[in-house]
Amino acid sequence: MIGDARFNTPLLVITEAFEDLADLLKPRRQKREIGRNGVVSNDGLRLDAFCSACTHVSVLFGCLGFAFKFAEMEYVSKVRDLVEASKTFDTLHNIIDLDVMNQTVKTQGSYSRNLRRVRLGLDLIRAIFEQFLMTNEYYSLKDAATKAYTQVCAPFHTWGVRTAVYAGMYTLPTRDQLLLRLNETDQSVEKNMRRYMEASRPIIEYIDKLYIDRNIKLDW
Ligand code: 1PZ
Repeated sequence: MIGDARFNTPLLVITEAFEDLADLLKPRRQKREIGRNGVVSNDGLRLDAFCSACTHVSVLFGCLGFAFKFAEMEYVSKVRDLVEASKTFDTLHNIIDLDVMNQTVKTQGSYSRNLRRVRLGLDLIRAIFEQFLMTNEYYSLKDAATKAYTQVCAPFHTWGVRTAVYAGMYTLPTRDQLLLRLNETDQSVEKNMRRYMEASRPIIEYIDKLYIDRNIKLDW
């Protein structure tokens, strides 16, 4: 039945994937092992688990229309690169350590840079949801998305990309069209967006800390 949140909507699938991932970060669920020197050490978040949650986001792009095709291709190619990395590297911190060693953390196409880009995408979605819920039916999706993009991604994108994104915003569906395409009602969308916002926050913070702990500033 359309709009019935008892069925798995795209948003619910994404939300549950990130809740499962956030669960892995909770101390009681973290796998701990005794290191050789007897110190209890954490394994850290697994890259394959992270990638699998990130892959689910792709369904959202289908709701946005043709103008965001390039955003989809960008996002998907970065996640795919991390999926490749996960065949060799177990955890998120493994790929950052590799790039630190090779001095390629910020090099275009490096795993650490692509991880940073994907993290910005996850935060952008969180910010869009936040804006979407803060506003009422008189406030367009375009305005909500523009504000979120300005906050989260614009500072790190080139002039050309920013201009294209702002132009694309005019082609976004209306609020009601989006709800219809997401197969959500006003009530169900609020619940599901809030759940994503809560689940994604610790993951985003976890990723930021990986860089900060290695003295890498997050101004790029
Ligand atoms: C439901 C409301 C929808 C609002 C949609 C807002 C879409 C924003 C689109 C952002 C497009 C970014 C395009 C290309 C950016 C590239 O320049 C950068 C840098 O790449 P590098 O130099 O490291 O190779 N790439 C990125 O930042 C990765 C792409 C992230 C895009 C994530 C979008 C997630 C939003 C999904 C909403 C469904």
